[in-house]
Amino acid sequence: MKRTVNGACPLDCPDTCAWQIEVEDGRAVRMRGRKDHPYTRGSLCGKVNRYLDAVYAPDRLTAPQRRVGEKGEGRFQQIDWDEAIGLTATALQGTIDRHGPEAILPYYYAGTLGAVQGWSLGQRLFKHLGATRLGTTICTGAATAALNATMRRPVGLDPEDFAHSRLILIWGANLLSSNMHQWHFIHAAQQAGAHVVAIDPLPTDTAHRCDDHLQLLPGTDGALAMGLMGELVAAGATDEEWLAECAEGWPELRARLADWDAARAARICGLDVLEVQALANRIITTRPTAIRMGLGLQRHGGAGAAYRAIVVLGAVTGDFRHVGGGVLPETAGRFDDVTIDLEEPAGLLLPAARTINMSRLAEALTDPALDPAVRAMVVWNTNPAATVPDQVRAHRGLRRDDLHLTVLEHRLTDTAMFADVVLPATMQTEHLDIHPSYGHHYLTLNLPAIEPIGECLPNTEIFRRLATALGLDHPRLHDTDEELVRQFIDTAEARERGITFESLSETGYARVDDLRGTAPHAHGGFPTPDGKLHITVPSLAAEGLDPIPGYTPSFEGGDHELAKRFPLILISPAQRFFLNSTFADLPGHLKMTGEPTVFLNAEDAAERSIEPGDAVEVANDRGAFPCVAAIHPLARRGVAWSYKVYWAKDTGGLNVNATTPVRDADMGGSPTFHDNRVDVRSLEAVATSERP
Ligand SMILES: Nc1nc2c(c(=O)[nH]1)N[C@H]1C(S)=C(S)[C@@H](COP(=O)(O)OP(=O)(O)OC[C@H]3O[C@@H](n4cnc5c(=O)[nH]c(N)nc54)[C@H](O)[C@@H]3O)O[C@H]1N2
Ligand SMILES: Nc1nc2c(c(=O)[nH]1)N[C@H]1C(S)=C(S)[C@@H](COP(=O)(O)OP(=O)(O)OC[C@H]3O[C@@H](n4cnc5c(=O)[nH]c(N)nc54)[C@H](O)[C@@H]3O)O[C@H]1N2
Ligand SMILES: [Mo]
Repeated sequence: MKRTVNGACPLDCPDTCAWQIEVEDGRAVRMRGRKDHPYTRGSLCGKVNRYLDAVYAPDRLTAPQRRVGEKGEGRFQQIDWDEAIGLTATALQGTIDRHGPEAILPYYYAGTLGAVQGWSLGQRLFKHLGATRLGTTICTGAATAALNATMRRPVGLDPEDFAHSRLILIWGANLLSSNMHQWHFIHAAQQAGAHVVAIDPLPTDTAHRCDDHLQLLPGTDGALAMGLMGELVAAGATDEEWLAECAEGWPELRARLADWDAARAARICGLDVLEVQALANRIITTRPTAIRMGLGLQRHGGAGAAYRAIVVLGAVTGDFRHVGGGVLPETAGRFDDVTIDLEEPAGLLLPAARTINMSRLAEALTDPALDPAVRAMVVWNTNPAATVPDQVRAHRGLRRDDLHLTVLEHRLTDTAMFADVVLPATMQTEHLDIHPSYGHHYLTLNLPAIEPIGECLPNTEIFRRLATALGLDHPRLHDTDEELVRQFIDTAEARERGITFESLSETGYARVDDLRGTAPHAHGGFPTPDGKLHITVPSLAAEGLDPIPGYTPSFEGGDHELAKRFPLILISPAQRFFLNSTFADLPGHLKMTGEPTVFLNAEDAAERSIEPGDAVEVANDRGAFPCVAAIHPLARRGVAWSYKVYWAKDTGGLNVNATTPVRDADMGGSPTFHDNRVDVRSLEAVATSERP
């Protein structure tokens, strides 16, 4: 029997594609992007085209396991579900009895962006227990804090309306890798004569397809935005009428901009003043101008300030008046009226508890002063042993004998290797879910296409069983997946738009607004209480932050003393055929990706006698990882890169995160992955120097 099932790509990516799976005799045989979906437009990306490889991979976990070897050794024994749930429940209850509930750390992230399998019963259970809360900062901490301060929730111009833009700035995003479907709309504008500019320290594929590329020094974006705004003010090109009507706190910034111009920005950013001046002139003369902001630029010390400055740059021109003008950071705020957060339902007791910043996991697990120490962790939808900063220390923490670790996973990841109990979870092909998006305006339903592989269970079912084993019978801990989907869209706005479980089961996806082809912020309309864009934010002063947008230098990037020992700034951006560490175990994806590589400027390589193809070590005081050297003709001197994130266990035990810092950016407790100084040595040299 053959049938086609509608679903959604679950990955942590702005595109949230609508897909269709062909099922024959109970087996998923083909997957394709939905042709009628305005954003997916029929194509899936190179990595998700092979999603079924991941579903049927021989390394898929199909039964619960308990550890029999040493921590981290990876020796497990198959057990049944009752025993696995029992072991975890006993560890959690024992921790509560001996150390209190805050000694439990639930640890989750966006392995799936589904509201049901990602952000519902697990959070409910641990919050209800009074466990430590998790600060979910690892990806967008600084951006979220900056956007919340400026517009309360992230909104902006419609991603599909980029086709109407005449000047497009792609700022700190490698769209062809990390938001591929956006490129269609940008390319359409480019074909129609729009000028497209990349602002990125790296010579990315995306930059290659742009008309200009400003290859600035990492972490200097705030200065560039300030310099450009200084030029706009000097040229009388700001839209004072729009600013008076739709913004708060412009006069304060305007006064500060008297000190900023293209020359000052160029000096800080390591750019030619003519390049900055030329971009300023284009912005001054081109309506509509659109800015697509990426997340790469906010993995630096001054990220929050930079994010605020760029948003404001996109607004002071009055571009929000025009269809295809303004700024697009991300679209999550568009779903607020249509959906309901599932984590904290009414009627369920949710005692207050401390919060641990997930990006500081290495510290949380090894800091002797932390009271109570973390004694039990349950991990789902994330692979921190591969993806958190300061990996050497994180692994030391995960190896602790007095830490009980349960991991819900599809496969034996770096993190699962450290587990006491591993619980096999269903993949998107096998469970129900519903997906908002951070890159477009469509809500997508995912229907299960096949039966679970082996004994796999959905995360939600695992948490229901865990609640039962802990003697917790509150109905909100036992909602079914369908009930959770229905709760998620139980809003007046959804009903008004005819968005229901039934309608989505029929159509697969639905648009959540009527904003396409309009200029939603022509007269404000931001989610702030007064509908205005908040340029100066007085309340930030209480957090020790500058209320007025400005430039905050990066930490390691701007540290000239540290640069003497570690001359290279290492950026570790998205890899085209992995999604963070997801797919990094699959032969097909690995083949497309190649081995771990550090890309260097030719002079930087020559100085170190490094030839392309040499085995090298990338190192700093935190740690080191092995990889192969490559030289890129357009690499900037002093700036290197190595893509995230290989499985550490497959690459000598450590990956790029052996070098990245546990250090919060200026806002949002954000990690600073790209604000990382290193040096690179050929492994031959390492071997010689370590010989006695
Ligand atoms: N194929 C693929 N797609 C992905 C992911 C993946 O791993 N693989 N990851 C997903 C996730 S979780 C996220 S958060 C997004 C991330 O996607 P992006 O927002 O694209 O973020 P990054 O890949 O970190 O960095 C993007 C670009 O920012 C540049 N950059 C680094 N530092 C600076 C800086 O100081 N200034 C400027 N202007 N640019 C800088 C980098 O060189 C890089 O080219 O992508 C998602 N999509
Ligand atoms: N050096 C460096 N490190 C980085 C970054 C960087 O730019 N540079 N980027 C950071 C960013 S932006 C992010 S978002 C983080 C992300 O880091 P992680 O959250 O660790 O993301 P993944 O590595 O994709 O791991 C997700 C895991 O969830 C599992 N999973 C997926 N769906 C399900 C499910 O339904 N049930 C269960 N139980 N498991 C599931 C997958 O199998 C996978 O192992 O990494 C960060 N790490
Ligand atoms: Mo992310």
